[in-house]
Amino acid sequence: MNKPTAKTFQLTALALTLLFAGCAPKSQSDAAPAKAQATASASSTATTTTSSESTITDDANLPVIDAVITHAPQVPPPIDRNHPAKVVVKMETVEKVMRLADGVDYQFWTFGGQVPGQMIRVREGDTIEVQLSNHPTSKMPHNVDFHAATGPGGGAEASFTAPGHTSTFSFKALQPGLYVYHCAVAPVGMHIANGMYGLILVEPKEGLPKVDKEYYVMQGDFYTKGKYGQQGLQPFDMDKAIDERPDYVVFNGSVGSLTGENALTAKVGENVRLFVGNGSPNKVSSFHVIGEIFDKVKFEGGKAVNENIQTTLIPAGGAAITEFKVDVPGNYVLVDHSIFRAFNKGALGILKVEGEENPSIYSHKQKDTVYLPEGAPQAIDNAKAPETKTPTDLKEQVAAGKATYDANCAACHQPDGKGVPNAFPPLASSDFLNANHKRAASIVANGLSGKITVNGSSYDSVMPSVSLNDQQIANVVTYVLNSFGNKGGQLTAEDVAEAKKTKPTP
Ligand code: HEC
Ligand SMILES: [Cu+2]
Repeated sequence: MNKPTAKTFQLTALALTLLFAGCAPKSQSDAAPAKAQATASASSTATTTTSSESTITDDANLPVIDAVITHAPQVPPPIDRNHPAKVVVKMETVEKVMRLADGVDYQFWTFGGQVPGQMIRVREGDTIEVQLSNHPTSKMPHNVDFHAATGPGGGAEASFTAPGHTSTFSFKALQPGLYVYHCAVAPVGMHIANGMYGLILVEPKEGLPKVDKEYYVMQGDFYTKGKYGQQGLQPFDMDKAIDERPDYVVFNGSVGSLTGENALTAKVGENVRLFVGNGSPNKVSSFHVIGEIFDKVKFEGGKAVNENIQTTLIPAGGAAITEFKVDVPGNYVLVDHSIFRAFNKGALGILKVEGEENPSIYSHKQKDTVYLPEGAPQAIDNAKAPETKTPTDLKEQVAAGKATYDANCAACHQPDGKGVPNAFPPLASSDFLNANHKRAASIVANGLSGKITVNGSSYDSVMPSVSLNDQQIANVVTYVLNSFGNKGGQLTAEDVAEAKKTKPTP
């Protein structure tokens, strides 16, 4: 559908050129390929055209520009031209050993010395001159197939380059979109599996809407003789590749390329655009950002925009542009939602968002309450509590109480007695506890519910009764009173027997 449209445009453009050829100043035809010249010629023709689109359509007269290309996750700057140009893209293929995961090295074949290859950004209608150099240390010939090119092999044949050579060819970016490029030298699968892919963005003439952050992420799968994580230099495994059983599925060429210090970043309120490619020789990607919804997805890198997308499918050899506004701070996890790949094979990255919380959009945990449905046991079984005999002194009693505490109380009040905010009140330095030791014994024996205030914070929850005998309760309360910064104290079994007759009241 698009092709005739592009052709029609070309014809129209050609007709325009012919139409205006007579009016064009002579000096323009011998224009040197320089930016300044381009600006001059663009303004000199401005009077003869009614559209903002310049009439520079004659390829020989196109201004020549060196492409700004970037390593992932960086993205080249947006195009600010309103006319086509001849964009020179210098690419180099390099074979080199690099880190695939911690302690795992791999002999990568690359564009530009990294995986993925550098991102290229051009404008619809530009002529791309590709100068592909194959480093003299390479053992293999390489080439490049641009999915953005129209012509046999996407340039593969034209760019076939032996080690120590440079090939030049050009193509016209007829149709806007986000496209994959990759090496296509036989065995093609092996060149791709070794990391030979990248993205080229062909911006539509009108450009892309401005956003605050743009990033370049490309998924790939890798096949190694050793299993995931097996240390050392891992050779490529052709059998696994043919069986489509990758050991690694990663973003940007290695496990951890987008985590920790390498995490992507944004601030609350910013619009983020991800240019996501899938260079994998085999696996399609179910690309998802945990905790976000894509406001817009140009699925498959094309023109159509879908909105409100949770997960977008990116075919092998395909791409997608996703956009979303980040509303609340936190770590958002980029994954292939074929989820074992994320947590067991490396397809995991982080977008770290900083800024103000917004509880109306996301509250974080507000409450943790005890769930005691009808018929559930209302008391905690003390099966795990150690046998008790009457302790002879305070030290022995505290030791016995500690064992009871660890087995019966620590799960909620925590081993250090500090509790859990909004859920379990602290026993450490608890004003509520220290105010009334016998009430504490009664709480353990009878349970407690209703609103209480401990050290200035209120709790409105349920503590089930803990079925301990009087001596055990005396021990555990004595332990607590003599630990965690509390003020000391001691209870006997007789004290507990007396205390538990009174239900505790806040
Ligand atoms: C299932 C969780 C749970 C367990 C187990 C538990 N408690 Fe509690 N405890 C609570 C909750 C919840 C409250 C507050 C109840 C409320 O809001 O009315 C509480 C309140 C208390 C209080 C009064 C408030 C304070 O911080 O001083 C004491 C004393 C206490 N527990 C001691 C114990 C002891 C001793 C044990 C072990 C024998 C124990 N609890 C086991 C959940 C638990
Ligand atoms: Cu290659």
